[in-house]
Amino acid sequence: MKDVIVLGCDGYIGHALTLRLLEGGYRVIGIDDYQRRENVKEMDSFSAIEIESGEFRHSKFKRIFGEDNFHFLSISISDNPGELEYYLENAVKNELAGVINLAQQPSAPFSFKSQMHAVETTDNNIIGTLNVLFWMKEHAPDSHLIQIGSMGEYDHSAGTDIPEGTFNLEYKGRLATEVIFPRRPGSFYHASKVASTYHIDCACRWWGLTATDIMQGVVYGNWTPEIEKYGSPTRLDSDECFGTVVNRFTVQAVIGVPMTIYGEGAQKRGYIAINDSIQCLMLALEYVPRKGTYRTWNQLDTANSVGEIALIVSNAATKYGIKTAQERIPTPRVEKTESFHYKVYTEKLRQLGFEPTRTMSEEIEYVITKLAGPTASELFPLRDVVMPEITWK
Ligand code: USQ
Repeated sequence: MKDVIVLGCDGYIGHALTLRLLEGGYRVIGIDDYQRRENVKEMDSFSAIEIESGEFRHSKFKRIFGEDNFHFLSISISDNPGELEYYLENAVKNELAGVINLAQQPSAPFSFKSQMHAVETTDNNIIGTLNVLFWMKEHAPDSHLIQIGSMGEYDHSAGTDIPEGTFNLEYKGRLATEVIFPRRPGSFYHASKVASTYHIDCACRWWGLTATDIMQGVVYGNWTPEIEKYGSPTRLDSDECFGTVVNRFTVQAVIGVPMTIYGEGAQKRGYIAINDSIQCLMLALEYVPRKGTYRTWNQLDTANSVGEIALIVSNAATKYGIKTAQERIPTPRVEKTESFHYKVYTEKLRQLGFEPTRTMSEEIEYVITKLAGPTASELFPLRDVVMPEITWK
């Protein structure tokens, strides 16, 4: 049996990933400070799909998968490096297959809520990752860090193709290979991811650590086989900060408010269903790069404009007798919302065997079946958190 540390095991991806790991026979050491639950409350919002409490989830894991196969500590990885070190020293027992860092504040709008929110995001994401790197240097130099970075580290609308993290740079007739492709983050949140990209790359070069830093697109949906099997859904947020666009539009359709298209709605992003995001994380865990390597790839399935997403949600909703509407509002962000060139390379995952399992329509339909029906009215308070109030400027 192998151990895996999941930092942020109670979050949107973390919960679904933990279930997959336990089901796959890994012993999981989970860490989470419940920041996501608190931050969504701060938005006066709640998960549209009801989730179990942290305590309930963890005792369920122990009951199903064995008392010693799941261990949990509630701690902030940025604030308490000493406690983290002390806990992990006792918790890790077997070969450590990987350290998966999802303990991040993941919302771009949340990082613009105030100066304090920008600072907290920066502190949590950058210092948290640094603490993990230092812990690995001392205690797990031969293990593998898997970090969720973001496609938003790049300038989506710069007009060039987007390679997988690095490229060959020719300047004044000379060639430099495997150079980190220029970053131009779209928010303070995304800037924190850029900083971690460089810190992780440094830790690999200076200390010989091994890492996979994943440039992930927008994740959506709620289905995984383990969530279904164990009746333990992951969260599904729809407020302006923690609801990503596909999930927001799906909830908006179900609660009967127009879908909030920002600007012209032609802005493209990469998207991936949660089950496929987890498939990719498992591939990262299974196919470890050579020791001392900083590996990066782009993790997405499709590239869609926001307008296309509204159409896919609308078509899916129609099948369930739900009529949708759209509302165009000026984008609260600083982003290009008119059409632009968007070509992202995603060969590395395909070479490792990645095959998408869920189309966006299937996933949206699945979520609609979970939300629509007689209890949909319980979601009506979410109508109050639909409109964006936080602006970049
Ligand atoms: N958008 C709308 N209407 C809405 C919400 C969003 O038109 O009601 C638009 C945004 O303006 C943006 C696009 O949809 O152009 C995507 O926005 P999003 O909120 O779904 O995603 P984003 O802020 O980009 O961040 C999300 C995750 C983040 C991850 C990132 C990947 O929250 O953790 O890093 O997706 S990426 O977008 O590729 O940078």
